[in-house]
Amino acid sequence: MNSSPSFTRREVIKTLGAGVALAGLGMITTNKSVAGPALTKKPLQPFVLPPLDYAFDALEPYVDAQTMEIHHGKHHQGYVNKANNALADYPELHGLLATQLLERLNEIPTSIRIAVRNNVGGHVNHSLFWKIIGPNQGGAPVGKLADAIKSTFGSASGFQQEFATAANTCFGSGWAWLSVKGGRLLVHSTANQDSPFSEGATPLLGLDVWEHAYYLNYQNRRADYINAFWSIVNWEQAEVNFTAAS
Ligand code: MN3
Repeated sequence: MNSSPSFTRREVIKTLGAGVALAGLGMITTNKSVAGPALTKKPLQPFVLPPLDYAFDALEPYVDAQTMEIHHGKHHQGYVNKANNALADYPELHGLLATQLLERLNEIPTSIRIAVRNNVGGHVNHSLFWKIIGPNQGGAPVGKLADAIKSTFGSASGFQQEFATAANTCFGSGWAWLSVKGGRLLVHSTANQDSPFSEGATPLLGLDVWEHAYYLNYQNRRADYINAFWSIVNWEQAEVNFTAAS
């Protein structure tokens, strides 16, 4: 649309139709005024649960259907809902991408910073996770990422060992990551729903090691779940993420 940045909220609503404007701008719960330019951008919030590209049972026997259904429909939806609730009264933040909120965590008002860290973090982490796993995947890294993994970790199996150690030794709930930071590949872990974006890193692939991700099928056997990850990891998507991050 070509609305001038100087349009008031009322004018934008009149132009778009109130329903579209209110839903699109995520302003249903607030009456605060908003700086002009944010109104004319493609609406970035409220956040929505991204659909899975595959059926809940598509990852069996590696991840069971019930785990997928609860993990996506309850856990991830819960992060989305809580993120939107936290941000509802802060329309000045509605023009930012979820990843930008995490990159600029220190600038988030203290009253909602922890909620943003946990719930926008949870939303971003899981959105990446559903893409980086899939049916009929696994195998070896591809493309330029394969070259970078070899030069950084010696071999694909060297990388897998380092990643599995990060996932296994992540105490409590958290994530293991392969990220790019400062132009270099990095294996690391984060606690809770903390995001690599908040540490100046761009995640390429990640593994959720919260118990909710594996407990129904694997109980306490986290190592077996980590091993199963190599049968569902989508290396094509990891390569796409690497290209985008480079
Ligand atoms: Mn999870």
